[in-house]
Order: sequence, then C-alpha cells, then structure tokens
Amino acid sequence: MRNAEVKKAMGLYFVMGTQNVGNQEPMAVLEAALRGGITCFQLREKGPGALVGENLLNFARKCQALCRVYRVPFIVNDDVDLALALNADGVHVGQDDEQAALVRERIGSDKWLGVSTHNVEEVRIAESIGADYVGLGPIYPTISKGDASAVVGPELLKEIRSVFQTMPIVGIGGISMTNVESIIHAGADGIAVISSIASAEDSLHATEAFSKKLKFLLNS
Ligand code: TZP
Ligand code: MG
Repeated sequence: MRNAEVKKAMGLYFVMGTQNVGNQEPMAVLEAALRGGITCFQLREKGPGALVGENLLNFARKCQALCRVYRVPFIVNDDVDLALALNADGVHVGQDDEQAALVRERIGSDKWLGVSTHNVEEVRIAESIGADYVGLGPIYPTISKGDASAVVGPELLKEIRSVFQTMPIVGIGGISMTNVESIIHAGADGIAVISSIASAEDSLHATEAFSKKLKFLLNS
C-alpha cells in the first residue's frame, strides 16, 4: 500500500544540493548517507552557485543512480521538468513553487508528490490535491534556508497529526540528534534534514546515529 510505503520512506529523509556540503564531494556525502541508512533522498539544488542545465542533469542522474543501488526513493525539489526527464520517483514543491495541483496533473498518479506546509490549512489543501506526504516546518530555527518562514515548533506538528491521522508527515528545520525525539513524539513519521548530515564532520557516522535512534523512537 502506497501510504505505508511513503510513511516508511519519511523515516530519515535526507535533503541535499551541492551548496550544502561545504568543500566535501557531494556524491561522497550522498553515498555516506545512503550507507548510513537514509530512507528517502531529495535533490534540492538551490541558491548561489547552484548547478543548472546539463551540469544539473548530469549531477541529478548520478544521484538517482546511486539511490537506485540502495533502493532509496529519489525525489526532485521544485523542478518538474527535471523529475520527468529523469523519471524520478517523485517531486517536492513548496508553497511558492508551481501550484501543487498542477504538478500532480503533470506528473500523473504514479509519482510521489510532497508539499511543504506551515499550517493546518496548507495541509488540508495538500491532502485535497492528492499529496502523498507533507513536510512541516521549520520546526526549529534553520540556517539552511534563507527565506524560511516562522518557526512552528513541535506543538503545531502535534496539532496537525491530531487532525490528519493518516497523512505521512515529515518534520523539517533545525533537526539534530538532540531534538529528534520531540519531532517523533509529536507524531511525525520521520525527520527531514540537510545540515545535520551534509555538514556533519562524518556524514556516515551522523546518519548511522540518526538511523539507530529513529528505529528505536518509531518502534516504541
Ligand atoms: N524547509 C524548511 S526548513 C528547511 C527547508 C528546506 C531547511 C532544513 O535544513 P536543516 O539544515 O536540516 O535545518
Ligand atoms: Mg521551493
């Protein structure tokens, strides 16, 4: 069943672009994350110095190929053309991106559609247009998104879970080993992280630590 599959993939959702890895090799960071146990990957190539055109296509292809080796879903942020060109597993859009309903029409029913949300109303709309999951955040302050909206805290997550009992929900924004528990206890199916893995001194070790903790939290 699709819903169960999506929920499982939300466990440890790694989001990354070449701008998030400092002077590390992006493919090495992705491979470490895959080896360490991420359950979903989103390519989010954004901001100054972001790859475009052929370079983006080639990089995206490499990420997709590696995700396939580890049987981890490969989702493209905010670029429906790229997702279609690669036959990605899904697309993730924010509130300012191409309207989610149009994206669903373009990608069809087979690919996953994820939508970034910040309140109950946005989750309601996402659900009505057939989103497979929602990202909710920023739960905590983040340095990875310059135009991030106001911090919502785990309290909103808890409220949204009480209203939407079956919707796969992933918390995002400022999530680290020290606050991951608050996200799961509030009812999320998992966490989405950029810097806690991409900027970790040892991405493999950081991912393994999250993976172990999440297995415990999600099964207890
Ligand atoms: N959307 C809301 S917060 C955020 C995005 C893409 C950035 C999350 O990055 P980090 O480093 O895990 O806080
Ligand atoms: Mg966006």
